[in-house]
Amino acid sequence: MYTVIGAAQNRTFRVVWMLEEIGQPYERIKAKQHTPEVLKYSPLGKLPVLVVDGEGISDSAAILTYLADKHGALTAPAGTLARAKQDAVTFQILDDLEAVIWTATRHSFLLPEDKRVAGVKDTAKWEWARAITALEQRFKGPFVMGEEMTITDILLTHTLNWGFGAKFPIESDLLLDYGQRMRARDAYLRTVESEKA
Ligand SMILES: N[C@@H](CCC(=O)N[C@@H](CS)C(=O)NCC(=O)O)C(=O)O
Repeated sequence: MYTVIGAAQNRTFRVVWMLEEIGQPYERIKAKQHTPEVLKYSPLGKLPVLVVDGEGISDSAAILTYLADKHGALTAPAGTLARAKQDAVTFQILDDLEAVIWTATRHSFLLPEDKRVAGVKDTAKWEWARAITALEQRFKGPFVMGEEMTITDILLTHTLNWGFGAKFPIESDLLLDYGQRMRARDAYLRTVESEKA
């Protein structure tokens, strides 16, 4: 039984979706960032955290990679060329989409007001749009890496959802259609229910 420490409406969704996809049992502990429950397992205090045998693993991409490798699911095997290509797309999503929207989010309402820089959001939207085009060119279909779903799809779908919610441009019928298909998956829908609970 895994323990997921996190909260609704953030990157915890990725971990719960992964566990639902691979059919592993888990319990959820709802906690806010930087509270003692989180700091006990991760000195960063950020969410999500996965607790395994009393040890905390932080960072959603690291957690997904751990679960995928451990259960031999939703990933090309470690040490293969296919895995290197999968990881490359994962890092592109993290660098060029997630980091950009995360910066814009922080400058919109998370940073102290005197640290926010007006105009960051516009630049971020421009960078995001370029990254969407680059990613579309790499997209193989029906999943991002081809015939098989991988953890890269969980990261991409969640990041596209984030972009959609923040009104970042997704001018790609291919990616919009893909997002719809991913959100119709049973495991995704179970995750949405888990968030509501
Ligand atoms: N790269 C990390 C980012 C974790 C992160 O920043 N999580 C947010 C919630 S989604 C958080 O805890 N923010 C509080 C903070 O940055 O101190 C991951 O993917 O898990």
